[in-house]
Amino acid sequence: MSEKPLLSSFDIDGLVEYIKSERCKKITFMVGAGISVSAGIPDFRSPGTGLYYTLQEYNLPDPMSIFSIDYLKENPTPFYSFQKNLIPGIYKPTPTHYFMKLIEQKNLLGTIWTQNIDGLEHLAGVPEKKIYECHGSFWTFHCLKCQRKSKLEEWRDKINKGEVLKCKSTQCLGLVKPDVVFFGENLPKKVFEDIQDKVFESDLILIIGTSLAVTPFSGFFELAARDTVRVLINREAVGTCPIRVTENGGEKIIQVNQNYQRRFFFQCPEINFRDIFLQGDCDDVIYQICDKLGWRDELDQLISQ
Ligand code: CNA
Repeated sequence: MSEKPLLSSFDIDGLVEYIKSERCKKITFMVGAGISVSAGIPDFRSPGTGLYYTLQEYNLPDPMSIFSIDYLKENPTPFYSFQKNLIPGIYKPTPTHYFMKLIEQKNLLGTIWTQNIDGLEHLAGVPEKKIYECHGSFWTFHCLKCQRKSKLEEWRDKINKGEVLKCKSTQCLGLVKPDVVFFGENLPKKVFEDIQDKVFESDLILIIGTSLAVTPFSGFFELAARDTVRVLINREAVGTCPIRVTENGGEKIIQVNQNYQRRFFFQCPEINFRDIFLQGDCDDVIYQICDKLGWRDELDQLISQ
């Protein structure tokens, strides 16, 4: 299954050359909690610092319960005292968020699929129509009983005090929940609107700061067309294709697990034709990319605004 390489090299220089070329007209982002870590918001799964390791004070049956709809109904206090740590307005976007804005200014932005619920893409100035918040957000709320919709500002004071939010209609008094997607809830319909076409028509997909552990998001990059370059910028390698290498009379035989054919191949140079892994903190990698593209001043300008 060896295919013609889409890049002159599978590293930062190959990426920069590709971005500068005529072939790269639409850049799509698929991002996760790692891009907001430098803003001061811990991710979920990083050992020691991730939210899952720091929720002891809430005595949860397991850390994932904080985002479980069943657990919320049974014991709402932990989530409502915790949510003040995540609502938009506390944290500032990071250089990686401003890089997405820069790409939009360059007329190169396709879609941003974000798993984050911190709203930092909006605060960096990316137009709303370009942002698909796969796990919802704190911008809007609704009552679990009467479904009345409301906005963050209506609740901000109570959230900051850690209060359990109750519907303002005295006949209802149902729990009011942010439109963040909990385990056991469906993703917003918008996420899937033309997703196949939008991913397919991307020339470059940048997957940044995610463990690719949550479905269905973890499979979105696999929808890419064969002539789409895919770049993972992360502290660790994720989403890779398991392969088996055997020797046959001195010849190396690589067998790709058929169930994982569309995953990243950057760990397998013999068959990789379009995947790059840039390991490290995403802001550092983004600065390096911008330096090489000659875009550093523009990025710094956006950050300092
Ligand atoms: P995750 O499972 O915690 O994975 C984060 C990934 O990012 C890991 O692979 C880390 O190695 C990597 N990482 C951490 N810091 C950096 C950095 N500075 N540079 C590069 N890579 C880094 O988080 P996912 O987003 O993959 O998991 C999906 C969950 C996390 C979604 O449901 C989110 O709603 C949820 N979440 C969101 C936020 C937020 O909105 N900021 C915070 C915490 C969790």
